[in-house]
Parts: sequence; structure tokens; C-alpha cells
Amino acid sequence: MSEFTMDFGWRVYHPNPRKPEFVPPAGAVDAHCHVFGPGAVFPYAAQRKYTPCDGPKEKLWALRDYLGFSRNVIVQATCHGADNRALIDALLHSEGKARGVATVAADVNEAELQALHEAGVRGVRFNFVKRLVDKLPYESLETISTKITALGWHIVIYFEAADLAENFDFFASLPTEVVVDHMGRPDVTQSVDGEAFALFLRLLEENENFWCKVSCPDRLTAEASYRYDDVVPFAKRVVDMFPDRVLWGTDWPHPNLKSHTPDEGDLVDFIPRIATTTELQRKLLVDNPMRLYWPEEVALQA
Ligand code: 0GY
Repeated sequence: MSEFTMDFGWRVYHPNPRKPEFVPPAGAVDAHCHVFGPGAVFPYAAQRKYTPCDGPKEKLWALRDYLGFSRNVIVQATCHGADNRALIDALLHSEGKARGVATVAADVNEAELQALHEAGVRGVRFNFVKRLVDKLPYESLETISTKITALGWHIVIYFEAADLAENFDFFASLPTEVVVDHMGRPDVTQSVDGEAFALFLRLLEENENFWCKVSCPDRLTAEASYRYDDVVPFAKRVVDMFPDRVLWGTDWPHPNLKSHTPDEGDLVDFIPRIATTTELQRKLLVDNPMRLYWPEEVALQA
């Protein structure tokens, strides 16, 4: 299969990103990225809504080093369904520098969860984005939540702003730490002080177990310049209000993004615009992801 699966609207990741001006603090974590395939070894799920190009682990490690990061959190995407083999393979070859978020079915058993844990998985992802998945019943998600609680894992949720109101109470009922992908995908053409974003901020305010990835300006921007200016007020607001509960990631290799091919240099240079002091940058890129994904190392340093 060609890397250019353009019939699906897929763009291949940037072949030659520029070196960012912003230098991440020592030990920085890219807390949202993916590994895809290679499809010949780890086939994509039959029920997928898009087909990505391959995003092999070696390319991810090279990008990590080039951008000045130290670790990755690899998140299972819908194109691999609940088949976590590519994720596991990457984690086992990461020399301890990657942890993972898996997708599991409600009938997952203890031995399977234990194997995922030993490979470095620390969370599960629940996806509510209607263009990506058929909605799973809350009962199935509650079953999974109960099963993973014993392992100390957290839940990553991905939803769009329009779907927050109907799911708000369910989200608030989740029993673990909960991480929201891409700020709940706000409509950045609306005011940062508007009702929709206020509801999202309320979710974080009322639930101290909620964390937020201030990621993916490339998915959220409505500006043709792709400078991501319109996303800055939203991400900065979240960082300023919840400095100890924010994470950041490249989202490499930007699956299912049809608008443009992000340059990861631009994405890294977005960071100091939303986390405007060295302390906020250290929390966003080091302290917070380490607490969530490598707590045993944090405990050793304490
Ligand atoms: C992302 C965003 C997207 C895709 C997925 O699991 C996925 O397929 O998350 C998207 O299409 O917005 O975070 O990778």
C-alpha cells in the first residue's frame, strides 16, 4: 500500500519539520501521539473510519529527539480499534521512554489487562467522537472503568464540544483520574468567554480528578494562516486556571486531519504562547505527565 492514501483524505506527516525555537525543559513528555502499523505487520481495524499512513515507532523516537523531548505517551487511535498490538510493540521497544493509553472491550479479562500494564499501559481511552466511532453504551464503559480502577489507571475521553452537555453527568461520574483530549474540541470561532467553553471549564472546575490536554491547535484552528492564533486564548485559559492538571502532545502523525500538514516545529513553538512562564512550562511538559504516567519515578525523587 502506498504511504499516500489520499482517497481517504489522509495527509502524510511532515517529512522535514523545522527545528522549533522553543527548547523544552529537560525531561519533557510528548503526552499525546500515536503509532500506526506498519499495516503489513499490525493491520488496521476492519471497522475503522479512516486509514492512516504507517506511523512507525522508529519515526516517533526520531521526532521526539529532534524536537528536544525525552518521553512519549502513545495513545491508541480508532484506526487500530481495540487491537493494541502496535502500541504494545512500541512500548516494549521504547527503553522505558514511552507509556501508553489503550482501547479495550468490556469483556477484557484480568490477564489481558495485566499484560497491558506490564508493557506500560496506564490508561484506557473512551471515544465519543461520532465521526470516529459508534457510541458505546455507558454500561460497557462503566464495566471497563471498574476493571481498570484496581490497576490505578486513568481514563482518557475524546469528545467534541457539541456533545459535552449530554455526556456531562456521565463524565463527572467516572471513578478515576480523567484526561480530556484536545480541550474537548472547542469551537474557537466562538468567544473564549462564551457559554460553550464555560461549560467545559466547569467540568474541570467541579471535578478535581479532571485533566486537560491543551493540544491540537492544528485540528481546532479556523484560520487559513495555520498560525493557530485563534486557539491561543482557549489553551492559555486552561493552563492559567489548571496549571497542575494540563498536558501537551504533538498528536503525531496527526491522523485523519484533512486541512493541512502541521509542522511539528510550529506546534512546539505554540507552547510558550499558552504556558507563558518557565514554571508553567515545566508543569505542563514535565511535572504533570510524570505524575500521571511515571509516578514511581516521581516517588523516588521525593
Ligand atoms: C486524535 C484525533 C483524531 C483521531 C483519533 O482515535 C482516533 O482515531 O483520535 C481525530 O480524528 O480527531 O487525537 O488523534
